[in-house]
Amino acid sequence: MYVDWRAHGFELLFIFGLGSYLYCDMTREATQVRQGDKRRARTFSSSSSSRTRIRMVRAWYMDDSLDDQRLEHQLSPPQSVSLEDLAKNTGVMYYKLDPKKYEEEGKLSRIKEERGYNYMDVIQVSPEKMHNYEERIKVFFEEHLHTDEEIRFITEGSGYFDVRDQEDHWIRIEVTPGDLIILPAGIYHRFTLDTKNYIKAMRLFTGEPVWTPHNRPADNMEARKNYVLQQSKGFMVK
Ligand code: KMT
Repeated sequence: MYVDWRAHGFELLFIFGLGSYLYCDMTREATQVRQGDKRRARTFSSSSSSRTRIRMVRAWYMDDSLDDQRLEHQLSPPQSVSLEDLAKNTGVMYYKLDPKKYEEEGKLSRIKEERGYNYMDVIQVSPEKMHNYEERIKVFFEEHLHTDEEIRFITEGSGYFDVRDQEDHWIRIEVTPGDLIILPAGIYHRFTLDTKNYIKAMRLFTGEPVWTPHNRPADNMEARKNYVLQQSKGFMVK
C-alpha cells in the first residue's frame, strides 16, 4: 500500500505516538501487577508468619498420673482433640483474637454484643499477683461447675482448662494469649496454671457476675441437668 507521507504525516505521527503510549502503559501495568504480587506475597508471608506466632489452641486427652498438675499430662501416644470435636461433644466454644490488637480488631466487641456480655474484669493468677494464691489455686483445680457460662479471654501467660467429655474423660485445653474460651453452664471442669506459673485473663459475664463453684457431685443442679440433656442431643457447632 502506498502512503503519501507528506499528505498523512500528521496522522501517522499521531498513530505511532498513541501506539507507543499504549505499549508503555501496558508494560508499566504488567510491572505493577508483578510488584503487587510480590507485595501480596510478602504481606501473606508476614501475616502467615505472625499467624504461626499466634498459636492455635491445643487440646488432648489426659493421662491419670498424679504428677504435678501443671505438667501437660499427655497420653502415650498423645491423643489430641480437635476444636470441632471439643465443641460437638462438650459445648466448649473457642475464638482466636489478636492478643495485642483485639480492640482495633473489633472481634471482642462483636462477641460481647452477640452473646450479651456486659460485665468485664481482669484476673491475674500467679504466686506474686494473687492474694491467697495457694488456697485459690486449689479451688480452681477442684472439679466443679457453674450455673452460668465461664468466659475467659487470655491476654498474657498461659494455663490449662480441663473439661469432662461425654464419657467422663478429662480433656486438657491449653490457653495462651488471644484465646477466648467459653465453658457452658453445668460442665464439670477445673483450671490450673502450667509450669510458667502466670496467666492474665479478662473475665466476661452477663449481668451481675456469679463466680460460685459447685464441686462435684452436683448432678441434681438445674444447670447440670440442662447441660447433660443438651449433651445427649449434641451441641450445635458454628
Ligand atoms: C476460674 O474461675 O476457674 C478462673 O477464673 C480460673 C482463672 S482464669 C484463667
